[in-house]
Amino acid sequence: MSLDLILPDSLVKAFKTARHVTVFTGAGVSAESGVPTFRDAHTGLWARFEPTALATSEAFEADPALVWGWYEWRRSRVMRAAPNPAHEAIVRLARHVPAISVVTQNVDDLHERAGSRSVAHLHGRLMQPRCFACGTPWRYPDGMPNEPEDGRRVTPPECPECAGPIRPGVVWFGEPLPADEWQRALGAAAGCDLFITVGTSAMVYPAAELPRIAAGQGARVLQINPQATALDSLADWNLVGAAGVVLPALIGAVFDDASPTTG
Ligand code: BV8
Ligand code: ZN
Repeated sequence: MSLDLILPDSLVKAFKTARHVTVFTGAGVSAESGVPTFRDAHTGLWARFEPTALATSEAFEADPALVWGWYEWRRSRVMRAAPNPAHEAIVRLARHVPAISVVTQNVDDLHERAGSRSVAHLHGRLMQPRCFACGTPWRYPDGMPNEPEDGRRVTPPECPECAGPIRPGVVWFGEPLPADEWQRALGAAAGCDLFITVGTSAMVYPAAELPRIAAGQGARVLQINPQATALDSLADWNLVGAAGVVLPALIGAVFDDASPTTG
């Protein structure tokens, strides 16, 4: 579905004069790949759980099979998904600006599979599990996981080093963000002149500080989201719509870049 965007001259100018663009993404950028957003991740049998309660080390300690089962369900959704035009438009944008930083809250690898490089993952990576007890990295067996039915508990594998339970490689609520990724994200917010926030409800901290840090140092802020968020008043421009429709139309309109998606 294409879109004829009427863009404010100020936004076109901001793109064309930007020295450093930072793109900050949330679960909404993967929605059109069929990966449920974080707060929608509870469809079906998961609907009876509150994501913020399940995405904690306490929940994992209380019931490792329930939490591991939820992440296996999400991993199977991610592995069956493909990057969508939003991910691909961000890759195209990188070709038109002097410097770009991609900072994501998502734990999927769709930005990388679309071709984005050195993505900062603030909340970890689903595909990099490790031992809950000793931290030893663990590798999923090759091949597609069987799609655990919605809500099925799956006993986590045992660590080959200490027999502890393997946990998802994500940052749970109450856990600190990876220091190196957070430092990179802070630099990207502090050093950019155009900050684009796409597909995030901006409710999770400290990640949600980033748009405010960018605006605070004088960057212009563009938000792309079909819904209202806490950033509506902070943004200089709010493009209301789906990332997979708005982003390709925007990059095409600003840079006359009608090039097809990467591939
Ligand atoms: C920490 C990994 C300290 C797991 C995630 C009060 C104030 C400040 C902070 C806190 C507070 N109370 C508690 C805290 C701390 C807490 C927090 O922020 N809680 C929230 C609930 C208030 N934060 C933490 O615990 C963080 N750690 O603070 O540590 C510390 C320091 C030192 C030592 C010890 C501790 C850790 C936070 C990380 C949690 N992990 N994910 C997993 O994924 O399972 S966060 C989780 O939420 C996901 O990563 C997700 O990315 C993130 C944010 O959600 P969104 O991406 O925005 O997704 P959401 O579903 O909410 O929204 C989707 C959006 O997309 C919507 O706006 C929708 O309209 C839009 N959309 C839909 N379709 C589309 C679309 N947009 C565009 N196109 C579409 N097609
Ligand atoms: Zn171990």
